[in-house]
Amino acid sequence: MISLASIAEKVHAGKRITDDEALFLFNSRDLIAVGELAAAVNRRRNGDRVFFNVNRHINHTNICVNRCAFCAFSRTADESGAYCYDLDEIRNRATEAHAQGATEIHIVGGLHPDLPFDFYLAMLRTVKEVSLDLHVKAFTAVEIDYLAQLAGLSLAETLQELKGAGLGSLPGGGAEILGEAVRQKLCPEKISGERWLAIMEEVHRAGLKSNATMLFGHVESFADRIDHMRRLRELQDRTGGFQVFIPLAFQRENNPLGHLKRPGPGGVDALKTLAIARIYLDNFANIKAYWVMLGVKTAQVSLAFGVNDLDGTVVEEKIGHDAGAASPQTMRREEIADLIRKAGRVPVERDTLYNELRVY
Ligand code: V47
Ligand code: SF4
Repeated sequence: MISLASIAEKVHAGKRITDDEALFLFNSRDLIAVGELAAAVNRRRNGDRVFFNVNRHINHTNICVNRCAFCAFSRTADESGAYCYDLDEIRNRATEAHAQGATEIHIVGGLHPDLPFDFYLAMLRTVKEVSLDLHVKAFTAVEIDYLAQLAGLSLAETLQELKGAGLGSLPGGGAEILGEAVRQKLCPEKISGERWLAIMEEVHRAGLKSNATMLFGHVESFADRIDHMRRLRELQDRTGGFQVFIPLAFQRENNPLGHLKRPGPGGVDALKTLAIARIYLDNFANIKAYWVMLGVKTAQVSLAFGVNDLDGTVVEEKIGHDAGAASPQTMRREEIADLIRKAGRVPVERDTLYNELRVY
């Protein structure tokens, strides 16, 4: 018989929990017990230290050939609000970020119908010309699949080209919910969950690290979340290439999926999901609370629920804010460090690859 005590015993012994045990935790009403268990796992791994980084997001275009049901960001080329930055606009943002002490530029955007593959290479080179010290974390697995088609190259060749132009690692977007039934409801035009995983495997084989996300709090069940995490855990067993797991709380405004019956996950569900991720994903070093989607206060509280990473300064965020995120556009590094300190923990600035840069 599964119980909280039997799961806790296993977890304290350093053993992996099963899908049924994860489901038991999702169904538990004892949020604090689940959180304490996750916090114990995190303490064993990371002590009191909580990571954040100084970064800047650049969403180079919102023009996209897909129409994901949860997305408030994408536009067709002739729709009002559609935009596409040129290389000067990319350079200006990277220059400003570098001057403000950023170590990472995070670039993702829509699947633009007309931009050539060379534009993406030029975008990477443009950031590296600003400073070789800027790590470029760019392009979801969905974009990589699209770029390979544009380039007419294999995945391995595409990744080599991008690496040569300055790509440092990949963000974790586009994973949504990997299971096919839910994925069909969310984003039927997007690559399948199988393909997302296959691309990440190729990315890791190419010597690049990546992140992994999960969009939660919409039409999916707890079983779908567990299935998603199981697929990630299995791939991580094979490659070890994922750096961090990032559950993204669904924002409901300005997109077809969001309406009053689908209000997003709420605080209890968000905290529980982060905690269960920490317990279940025993081969992931880090669990990130992306404050943009969670809200700053929930992200801070999640530090008592197994989370050890608060993402970064972000600066200019469109995907969550177009969908109604109530969080600020940016947080200064001192603000993030202060949030961490007030949670009784030690703020550590990291680089994109989780090397420690400075203890605050
Ligand atoms: O894949 C889109 C999500 C993702 C909504 O790797 C939405 O460090 C909530 O992946 N409500 C892109 N989420 C962002 C992303 C990310 C963000 C921060 C850090 C990292 C990292 C990755 O945003 C998409 C999708 O899952 N998204 N619309 C929405 N309405
Ligand atoms: Fe396009 Fe990405 Fe939005 Fe889907 S989530 S519509 S692929 S920008």
